[in-house]
Amino acid sequence: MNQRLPLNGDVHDIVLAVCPFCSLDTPPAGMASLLAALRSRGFEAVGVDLNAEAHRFSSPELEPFWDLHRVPDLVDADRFSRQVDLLSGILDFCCRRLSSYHARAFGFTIFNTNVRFTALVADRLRQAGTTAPVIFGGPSCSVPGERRWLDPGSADILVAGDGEELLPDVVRSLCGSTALEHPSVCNSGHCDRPDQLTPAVVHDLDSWPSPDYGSADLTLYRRRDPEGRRMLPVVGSRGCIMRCAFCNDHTLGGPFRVRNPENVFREMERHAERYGTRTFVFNDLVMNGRLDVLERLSDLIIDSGLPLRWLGQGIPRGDMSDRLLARLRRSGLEMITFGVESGSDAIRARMKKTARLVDPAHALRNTHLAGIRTAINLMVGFPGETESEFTATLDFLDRHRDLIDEVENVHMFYITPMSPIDRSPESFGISTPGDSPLERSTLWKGMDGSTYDLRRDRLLRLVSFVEDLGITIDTHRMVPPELQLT
Ligand code: B12
Repeated sequence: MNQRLPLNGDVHDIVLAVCPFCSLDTPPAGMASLLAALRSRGFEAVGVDLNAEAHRFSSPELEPFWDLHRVPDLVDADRFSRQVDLLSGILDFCCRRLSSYHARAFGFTIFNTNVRFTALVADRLRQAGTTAPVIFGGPSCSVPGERRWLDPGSADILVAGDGEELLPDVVRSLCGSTALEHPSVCNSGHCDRPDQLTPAVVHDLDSWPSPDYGSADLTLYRRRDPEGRRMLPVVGSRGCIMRCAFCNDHTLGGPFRVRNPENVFREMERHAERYGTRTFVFNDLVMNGRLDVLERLSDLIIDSGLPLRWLGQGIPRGDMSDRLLARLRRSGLEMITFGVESGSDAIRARMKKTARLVDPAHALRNTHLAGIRTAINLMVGFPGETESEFTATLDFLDRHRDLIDEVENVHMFYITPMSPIDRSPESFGISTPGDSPLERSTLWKGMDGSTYDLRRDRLLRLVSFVEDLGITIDTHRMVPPELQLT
């Protein structure tokens, strides 16, 4: 880990990087989209997935950081500061790796799980004498609370929201003498009003080239098909048609937009040819937001005769016809993960899941009968959940056990920043004691008596109920970070 890294000869307009700790499932789609956008505008850009590269130096002590198991230690300031010594080897590696580039600028993708570590990397780069400006973008830049985790000056420029249009403009502005003034961009010295950044939205997704995974080393990623081939992500849409009370994607991520299915198919075809990929993971918040687009994509795959497979998450819609589901199956759709969340109609109504659209029992039955595997996500302890509403989830699982192949995610409800509940906790009957984001999100109290311990108890009961029913639980994903608080 201490060997010197060779200096890359070329000068790059920008080096994009994703620092530890994030998922290792598939290469980061955001960075690949930005590389494609920058290169299409003539910039010399390169992407380095330090998260995946650093994982080669993992040890039993460090491994849990790459799973969900140490999320609280990454997001909470005090807990994170206690980890810094343990992470010093990885920090050295990241800095030496980046210093090996002649870069005019560095751009980092920041998530809540890597924001604090990325700030350390940027500081260390400067201490090592790097003068190239540092740009931060990615989901945490859209969340005012998470932007405030950064010390002033951690980054020279912050960009909130979709980066395709803005990042080329920012890089261009760095060559001139005037900073780019834009409601989604915060230039150094002007970051005193971080609450006022408006996340940028790319409205026409088809006006940008498909993500460029370039020479990404796919062996660094974990998700593989049964033949051992690495899977690649595809993003067919952004935003969501739902407005769930617990989610922040609709408050921060812009309206629901779809790509032309022809473009999506061409991207899959290209990746199949270049990387030998056969299975694609759709990263869309909902892959079935537009059923006509979904059907067109399945027709294109069927007509091509390519033996592709795909999977993703969707709304448990009651209006997916047998015809559509049969076509989806024929085109290689292997599995849909439905955001069921609760077996109680009343709770789903309080979550603001549109009853007109959402019909989990119907969606599970029809999907299963079409031969598509079904997975579900579940959440316990939603504000106001009574014991009988919790039991309704157990009953739902019992009644539909033969239609559910997998419980993919199960966690106790926590408050997502900038979600409707975060913005107005009292209207959901809850109070949020404590100052730290972790306490606020996880240790909230319900006016009906809901406590962390009660929710934790329900979570454990739910997990053992699922296990007793013999439904598969993805144990890698399911250990909830909240349990690390105890
Ligand atoms: C797919 C996905 C996953 C996959 C990851 C697959 C993978 N290989 O990365 C899985 C299921 C594993 C996953 C896990 C988790 N995820 Co996730 N996930 C997503 C999801 C749905 C899509 C990501 C994606 O591909 N987006 C499409 C690309 C094109 O968008 P993008 O990455 O945001 O990039 C754009 C902009 O952000 C910007 N940008 C990005 N980088 C940069 C850099 C610069 C310099 C600039 C200028 C701009 C810029 O430009 C890009 C192009 O427009 C998002 C939700 C969403 N709407 O994005 C959540 C999301 C990223 N996940 C989130 C979270 C919290 C998690 C978990 C921590 C969940 C949990 N509690 O357990 C875990 C993390 C696990 C881990 N160890 O890290 C949060 C992050 C919140 C935050 N504030 O950081 C999101 C935003 C969901 C949400 N709204 O809360 N996730």
